[in-house]
Amino acid sequence: MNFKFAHIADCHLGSWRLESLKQLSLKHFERAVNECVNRKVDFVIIAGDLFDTALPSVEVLKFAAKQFRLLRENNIPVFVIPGSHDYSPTNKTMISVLEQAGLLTNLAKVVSQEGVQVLKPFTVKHLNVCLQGVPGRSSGLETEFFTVLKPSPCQGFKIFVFHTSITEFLQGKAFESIPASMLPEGFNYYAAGHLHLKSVKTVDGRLIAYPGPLTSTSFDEFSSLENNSFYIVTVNNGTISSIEQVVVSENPVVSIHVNADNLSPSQVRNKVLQELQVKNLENSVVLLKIEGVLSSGTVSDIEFSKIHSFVTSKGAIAFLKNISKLSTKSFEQSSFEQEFQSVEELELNIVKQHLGQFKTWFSDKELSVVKALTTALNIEKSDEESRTGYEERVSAEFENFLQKELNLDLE
Ligand SMILES: [Mn+2]
Repeated sequence: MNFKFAHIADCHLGSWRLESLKQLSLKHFERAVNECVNRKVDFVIIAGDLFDTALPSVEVLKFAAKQFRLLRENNIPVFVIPGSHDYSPTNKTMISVLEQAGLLTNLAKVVSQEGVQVLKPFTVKHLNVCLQGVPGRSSGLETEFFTVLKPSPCQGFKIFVFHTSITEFLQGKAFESIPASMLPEGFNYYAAGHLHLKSVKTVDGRLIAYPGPLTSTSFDEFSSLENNSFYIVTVNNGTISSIEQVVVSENPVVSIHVNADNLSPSQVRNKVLQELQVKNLENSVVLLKIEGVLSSGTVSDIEFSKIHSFVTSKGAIAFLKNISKLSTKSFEQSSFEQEFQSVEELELNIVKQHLGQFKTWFSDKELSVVKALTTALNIEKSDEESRTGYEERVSAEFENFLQKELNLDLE
């Protein structure tokens, strides 16, 4: 029997606060759905992180419902597992709403069989195919999860869907992961999600495929992924004949990398503008990375809003900057030879090293002020507390600090 299916992962619908990038996540999904319809795939798999949060906005949900309806009207069944982003331990996820509406099937279901928890197998009408899946977890529980859950015996072309990092794909990165050997044996295709990278390889006899995110969700992903895509897998007589990458991203990514060593903020700005001048920025996502130590002034003196206006005027849809390795002469990065017992001890040493670099009217007691301020702002929200209650508590602590430490009268 011959058939083909789409393997999509990490759509992150509604990610980014920036409207243009949020729209990009929707556009990519729309293109993927159109490809599935035009190419007449027999079914679609979404290996987790369909949405960016368990409870997406009405706008995002409406958009998704429309896309899933289009698939249903074309008789293309959709199988989804919740990922770490859209997973909710109490199943309060919009995926369950879409499932109730008959728009998709949540694959990650467990049934009790003679006292043993096993995965529920799913089939697709007229096709000799069997799907089973496990949901993604936020973190920590994965190992336990894969030890406890057992797959069900099933017939035909077998697909296992999961949303977890596999150690053999990490290339040495220190992410939480499980080795491929922990995945159940005997499936023909392991449809993976979670790792935002593209890779297909056979490890320990298992053909594991990560299609990468359908939309880039960070500066680093924009710069490291050549494009965003998903896979269309063709099966002929029970064996895979091709795994094709289908690209959904269209906006060019323009990267600028500037070294700021010994330059003033305005010199840096001019250098950036000069480099941008000669580039075609139409519909692009502009990535700006600045590293080094400024000779004078502060980082904000670069006036990024001017660069932002410039790229917008040249038609860019988004401007993202990475200045984590940029500092100034007056406030250089610290480094320590010694090791510290606690975060607090490390913080205290960093504070001590930087004392007196700014002129303040409380210079005589700078250390005690910084310590008190850190404590005042280091309040964590408790589970029972509402957001407003939490904010009120933080601002009360802060006012208390201003009054006690700086003798400020707030009335
Ligand atoms: Mn993801």
